[in-house]
Amino acid sequence: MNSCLQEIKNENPLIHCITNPISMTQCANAILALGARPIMAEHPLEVVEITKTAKALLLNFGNISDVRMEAMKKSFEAALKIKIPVVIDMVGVSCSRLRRKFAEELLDMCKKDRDSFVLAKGNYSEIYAMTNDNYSASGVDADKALSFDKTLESAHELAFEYGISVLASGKKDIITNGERTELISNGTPSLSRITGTGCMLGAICAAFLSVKADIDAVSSACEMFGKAGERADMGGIWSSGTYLVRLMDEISRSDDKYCLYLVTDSTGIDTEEFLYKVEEALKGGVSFLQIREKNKSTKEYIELGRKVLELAHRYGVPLVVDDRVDVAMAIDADGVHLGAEDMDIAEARKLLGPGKIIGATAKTVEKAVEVYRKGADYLGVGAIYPTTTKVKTVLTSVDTLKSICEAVPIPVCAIGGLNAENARILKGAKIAGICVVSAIMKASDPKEAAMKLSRVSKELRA
Ligand code: TZP
Ligand code: MG
Repeated sequence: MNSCLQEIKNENPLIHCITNPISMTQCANAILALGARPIMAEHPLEVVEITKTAKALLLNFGNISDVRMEAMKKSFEAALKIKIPVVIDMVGVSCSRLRRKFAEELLDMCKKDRDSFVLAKGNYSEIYAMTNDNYSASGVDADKALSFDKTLESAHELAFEYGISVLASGKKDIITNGERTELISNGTPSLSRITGTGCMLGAICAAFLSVKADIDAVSSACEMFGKAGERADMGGIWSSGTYLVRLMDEISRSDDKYCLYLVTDSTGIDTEEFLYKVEEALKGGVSFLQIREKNKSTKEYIELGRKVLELAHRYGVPLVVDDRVDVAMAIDADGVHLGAEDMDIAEARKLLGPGKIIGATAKTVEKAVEVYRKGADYLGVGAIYPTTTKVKTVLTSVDTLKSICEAVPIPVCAIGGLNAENARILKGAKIAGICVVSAIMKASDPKEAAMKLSRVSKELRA
């Protein structure tokens, strides 16, 4: 997890794409949905001028033509000179000698220029083809017989040979720079039922790299896209046309993850009523969940945590566990939320690994910067208003909240005594969302309460 989405939204980087007409609109819309700005331009006499104004370059070999090859070479040279990151989406190098030779020609240029960030992207067949001269596949889709191990080996070889980073996209995405390798396993078979989803991932990688040129940005892009695909899917019930529309919606909603953050509280109610309330809240638009139990035994915490996790994932919502790294690990939750008296963030990261979410509480700018540097993925900041929920806290002013939002690039959620009526005080703070306990858990209609709060949160962030 990292803060690319937030940075893209703040900076609206220009992404120059030289790409195929089959998926050009999809790529432009995916870039726009993230908050970046696409420019599709391929006339060889104008591309250098355009590349020079961009923050990243995407070259996609789909349906290649003479004009695009000429333009790609010129833009690539310019991008290497001004050191903006480049994604080379090697569509079809597994079935076309022309494209394979062209990929080699471009990648050879990287050998002289090792300090530019270049990502060679392809499906398993395309990556394998780049290091196995006699291999060829039919069509642009991936050869299902190719194993993960063989592709991994090819990806490493390619990264080493040219001094670049490589993304082999598939059921398990392989991201490597030769020294470090990340694997991302999000996604759904529905993504391969429509054309252009691989091209969209290339465009999304370019947008992420424009704000952070390293392989973590590529992992984040793959994770974000895979999860958007999963949320759009809901068990594969949609036909192709609807699926594409839903996918685009989910990409544009990717940074809505923290929009409405519910911290649960089971005090005074039985499990059945508790789970009913949580599910109603999810139906109403809660986008992020934290299970918070102060009086349960470890065994009870784990038992309830499993039930809430199952519910959360049914609605495509992440679940973090308050305080307890051990409980989070036992139930394989999406992460933890840690306060000042909980485990140190760096220690928790060691136990949980890079893929899990670690949220932290911060009440001052200094603390916010400190926990951000230690690797927190998001912050809970408050209490903004006095709270009736049992918690050891002090008030944080809206001015401090605003300063925290400016000081760190990670999402910030405001918490403490907030409800649909009083949350407007947060207007002007660059928050990612609002976080509540009682406004939902104590509401007579948690679904209705969540719907109202979700609307308010979206208005506040607009
Ligand atoms: N941290 C700061 S305030 C608070 C926590 C956990 C509780 C917020 O609860 P409510 O009911 O939304 O005021
Ligand atoms: Mg705590």
